[in-house]
Amino acid sequence: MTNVFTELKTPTTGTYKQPTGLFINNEFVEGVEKKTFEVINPATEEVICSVHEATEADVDIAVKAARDAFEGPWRQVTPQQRGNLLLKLADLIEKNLELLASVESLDNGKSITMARGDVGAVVGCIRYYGGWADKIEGKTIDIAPDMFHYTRLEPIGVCGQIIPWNFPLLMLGWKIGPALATGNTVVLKTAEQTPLSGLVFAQFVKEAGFPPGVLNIISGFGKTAGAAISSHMDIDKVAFTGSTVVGRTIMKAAASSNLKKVTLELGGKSPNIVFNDADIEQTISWVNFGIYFNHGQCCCAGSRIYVQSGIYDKFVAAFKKRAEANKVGDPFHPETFQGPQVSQLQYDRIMEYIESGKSEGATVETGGARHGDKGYFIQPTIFTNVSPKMKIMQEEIFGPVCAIAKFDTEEEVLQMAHDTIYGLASAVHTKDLNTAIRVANSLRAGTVWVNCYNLLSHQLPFGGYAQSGIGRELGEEALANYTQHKSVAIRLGGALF
Ligand code: TXE
Repeated sequence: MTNVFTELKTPTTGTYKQPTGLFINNEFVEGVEKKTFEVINPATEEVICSVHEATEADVDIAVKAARDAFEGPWRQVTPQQRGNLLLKLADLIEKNLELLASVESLDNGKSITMARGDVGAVVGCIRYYGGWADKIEGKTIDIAPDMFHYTRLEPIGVCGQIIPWNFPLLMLGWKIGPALATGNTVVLKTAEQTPLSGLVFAQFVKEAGFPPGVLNIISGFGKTAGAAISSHMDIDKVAFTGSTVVGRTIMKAAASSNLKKVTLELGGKSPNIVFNDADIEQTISWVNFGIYFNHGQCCCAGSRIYVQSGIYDKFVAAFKKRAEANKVGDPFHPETFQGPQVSQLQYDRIMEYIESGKSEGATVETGGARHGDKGYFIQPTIFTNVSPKMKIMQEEIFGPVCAIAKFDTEEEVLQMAHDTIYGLASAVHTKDLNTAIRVANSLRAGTVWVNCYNLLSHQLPFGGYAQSGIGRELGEEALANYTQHKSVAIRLGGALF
């Protein structure tokens, strides 16, 4: 068992024991094929360590563990006990916040300040769903005097969950919270770029007292382990966060295997609308946060910025100054706002988008190049003089790159905002309450922020219109992703007809 742990070091916590095995049945194990893969520090481009890689055979083993737990011990746990286990897990995560945040920074490259915020949000999310566990209620329905009808909300069964690398722990929390609160068991695959924090988290699952097999966390690649999950005949539901293209593949695999239920949280190209009367200073800060938070690696990033003509020039000048002041660099420096992109591949994809913006004739107001000479750092970038059909206006860049366009009327900007295949998020900045509410009601997106951006709460549903996804995460709504209704009809004696 010794080679399923390794000793690592972070700048804020010193040395710690990093699990590297697959977490199945509450134990860390090697993969069946004994394969491993390297984990890269995106700030230095150096190898941090290697972790064990799950292949199809490991997915089978993890699914069997989850099925046995679902049919066995997990069924005997009362809803309140389930809630207590989640609360205990949240306490352990909170107690180990600094370690988890440091591992997250090391592996993902996000600034330590933001990583602490992520782990805090995980704690809140798991507590929130811990509170829901004993409030999953059916109905009695009065239909006829000689009958008794009621509904039960039952778990779906074994759930496969596939998460991305932009918020490794937060996505894990959003996924497992509602799934476990409602009595399901889980096989979760982390993203191949960022497996470390999920494995540290897994230790606390065991420590909290969850029965073996209830939550299994495996590291592996999309085309192998991810595909094995989405096409597995004994997984009842798959939940995915990632690219729209892979979302489609997962839905097809679900359809052509066992018609497992599917929820998807996919990409976006969210509009951020600024009216002439907006509080300019506040708006600049929120627009900056809207695009550059998490290095632009947010599905809801406000990447298309529409500014009304009366303040356009003033806005562009002030926003440029603000973007240039963002501190880019070492994720462990307390003042860093923007760290490196997660991988060489993501860095290359973003640089290609920057080049396409340039070659299609947009103006680079600031940025547009690499930052430094080591690590996957990109300068905060602003394009102006853009036209609606440019790639940088249509496709999700997923980096610190935005485009600003000018508009005159409300009607015009709504049309511009809706020129997209996506519908995840949006925002409007104005002091006029009527404009704010009218525009918020008109925008076709799962979230609208007014005079702010990127403020997510675990109590509020989050998800996409159009090609941004299917289903909602967070809030009471997420419980629906993990429950199914059973109707019970009881005849209270009497003749047959
Ligand atoms: O995503 P993938 P990538 C978007 C963003 C980004 C682009 C590509 O635009 O630039 O996607 O990123 C697993 N079957 N988002 O390539 O491939 C994979 O192992 C099953 C938006 O990293 O979608 C990982 O765990 N699973 C997004 C997860 O899917 C598969 C967050 C995400 O990887 C699979 C991330 C397959 N065939 C990227 N192929 C958001 N909505 O927040 C891959 N995976």
